[in-house]
Amino acid sequence: MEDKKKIILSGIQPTGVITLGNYIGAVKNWKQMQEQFDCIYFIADLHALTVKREPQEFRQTALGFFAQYLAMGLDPEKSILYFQSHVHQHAELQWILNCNTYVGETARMTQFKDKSQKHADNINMGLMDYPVLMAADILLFQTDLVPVGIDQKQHLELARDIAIRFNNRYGETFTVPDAYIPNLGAKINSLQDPTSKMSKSDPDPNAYVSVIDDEATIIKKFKRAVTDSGNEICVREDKPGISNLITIYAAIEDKSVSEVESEFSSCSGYGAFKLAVGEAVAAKFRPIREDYQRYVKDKGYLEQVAKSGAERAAYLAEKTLRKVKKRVGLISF
Ligand code: ATP
Ligand code: LTN
Repeated sequence: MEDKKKIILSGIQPTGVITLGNYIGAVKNWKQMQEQFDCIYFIADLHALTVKREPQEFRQTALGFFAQYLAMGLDPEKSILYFQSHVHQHAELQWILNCNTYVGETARMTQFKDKSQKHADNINMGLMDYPVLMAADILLFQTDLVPVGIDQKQHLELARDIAIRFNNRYGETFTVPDAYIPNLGAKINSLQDPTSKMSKSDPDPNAYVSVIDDEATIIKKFKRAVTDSGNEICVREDKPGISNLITIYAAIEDKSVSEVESEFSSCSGYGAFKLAVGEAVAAKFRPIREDYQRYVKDKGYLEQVAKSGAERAAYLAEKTLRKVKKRVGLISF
């Protein structure tokens, strides 16, 4: 008998632009996983509302992200692609999970603490409840594996705790998910401060590269990347800048770190290495940028893919939600 395919699920908040960090840490794996598994990838637009957004701009960014999903190779023939806000079961399951999660569990999340500091004037309920919505996203589909960067590990652990607690209290209901974190590139660092994470909300655009930046911009950003003293090209603790660039090059070229170190062992200096990394990234992103420009103009197609994705997702989500409602004792006629 054939084994049931594993279920894979992940999402990105539609804010700013999809960065090289998002690509290497998450989307590159999403794309590969489509070939083997049943994959569900959504735009986490409800999560993005935890920070104040200008509605018109937010709508455009979210649609642009959907076009970028397609351009990066997420294929609606292979995977379910949709907007989180189009499948009401996410928010509905979140409520029930809220009633099975302790305030202390979400209040201690690192991301909540960081974002509370960054947005001290808007520490809203959603910000604290963010990981419970993420747990709902995951548990709704009986997900086995969640491909994310290392920064999401803590949220994944909470999703597991909630699933285990619910199963113990009400009987087997949810698959307990595992995080799928890449060995290489789980945390790509900023090009301007290589000791901190590359983030799409960084106010300095030189800190990140977007998957739709043009080639000249990508190369310029790499030329400006902050490196370290010395001239050796190797991964070492006292060389965060060069280590980050080696990781980026290795992930983009599908090579190991030691292969990259020996490839550049006789390189004449950091300038030439930075240029080589920039050129490799620009070449990788060229088809993504070109496809993006085609997709983003075709609203009719984006709408059609998103609608059919949401229908398929809602069908699967409803199966779990119905079971959950029954388990907790809500009446169904
Ligand atoms: P923001 O700056 O708005 O918080 P972000 O750049 O951290 O955003 P997210 O939407 O939080 O991006 O993350 C989307 C996915 O990309 C997640 O799986 C996350 O773990 C991964 N990711 C984000 N940044 C990086 C990074 N620098 N290196 C590796 N993976 C990353
Ligand atoms: N919190 C995630 C985005 C996200 C997500 C999910 C990732 C929302 N729901 C479910 C995996 C599974 C982030 O990357 N910031």
